[in-house]
Amino acid sequence: MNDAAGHPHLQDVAAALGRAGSVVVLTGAGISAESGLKTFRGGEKDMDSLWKQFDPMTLATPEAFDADPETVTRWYDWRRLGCLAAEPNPGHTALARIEREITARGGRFTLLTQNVDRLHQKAGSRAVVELHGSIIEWRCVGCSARTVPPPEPFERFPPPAACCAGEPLRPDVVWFGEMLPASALHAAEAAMAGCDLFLSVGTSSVVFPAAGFVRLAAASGVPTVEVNRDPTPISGLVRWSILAKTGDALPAIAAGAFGVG
Ligand code: BV8
Repeated sequence: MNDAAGHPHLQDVAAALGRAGSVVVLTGAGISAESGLKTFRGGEKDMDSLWKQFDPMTLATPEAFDADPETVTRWYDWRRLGCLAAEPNPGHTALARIEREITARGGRFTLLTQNVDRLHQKAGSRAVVELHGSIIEWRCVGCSARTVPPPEPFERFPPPAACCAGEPLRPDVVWFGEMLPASALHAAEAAMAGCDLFLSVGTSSVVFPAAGFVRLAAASGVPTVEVNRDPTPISGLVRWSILAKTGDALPAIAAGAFGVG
């Protein structure tokens, strides 16, 4: 049994999950860390987290892309290839199991992810809402037609668009200062209505509007859980804060709620 299994709140969370009827989970880069993908902010000890190596304001904004499309494209293509090569880890597969168990008994389950790596889908999660888009799909700047580039490096930078002459492709992600997809926001709002258990998993909880959902749940009296390696601004807000790796804690919570899978 992994070391998270002995966490004091783990049994309470497993019991809450076992009786929940409508569960919403928000995930961030931390759940993909054990698949080898870098996080953005990490902890102070993570010298290799992305935003310690790169300045997001020069890479994850539309202005950065307009100013230097080649550098931004190279950076996102580098991350895209890493995501394609990555495999889901036990944290991803535990969330897919939790979804199956809850829907099999007639409950509702929604996975809101800030991640763009599509590892939840690779692990078998079905009700996934991509709040920040996907790095696997790219879209034409001219007409927004989407395409899935082949799993090899772009031959030239920025890549030629699939359709509109002279317009480059861009990653189909949400950059800082860009609105989240209306369809994603609507799906998230629908999931939050009637939610009776909210889990925040592997996220630093500092990017909005994604970080607002847990605060909305807590303010509505919905039981809230955080599973994260390091403390965050919501650790003192949630009902149960479990400081552990998701690859350890989530399988233990699933086993406690539904038996050993
Ligand atoms: C918006 C692109 C409306 C995709 C990202 C000024 C102008 C405009 C907006 C703002 C502004 N000031 C503030 C805002 C709002 C802004 C915002 O929230 N800024 C923050 C920084 C203050 N939000 C926006 O701009 C959003 N749009 O508001 O539109 C609007 C429009 C115009 C004008 C005004 C308003 C857009 C937000 C999305 C931005 N895009 N990235 C990509 O490149 O991937 S953000 C980036 O951060 C990623 O998307 C990522 O998903 C997101 C959150 O990060 P996390 O996933 O939480 O990852 P992080 O590394 O931070 O944390 C990982 C955690 O895991 C850590 O705590 C670590 O301890 C833990 N961990 C590590 N290993 C493990 C682990 N836990 C468990 N187990 C482990 N093994």
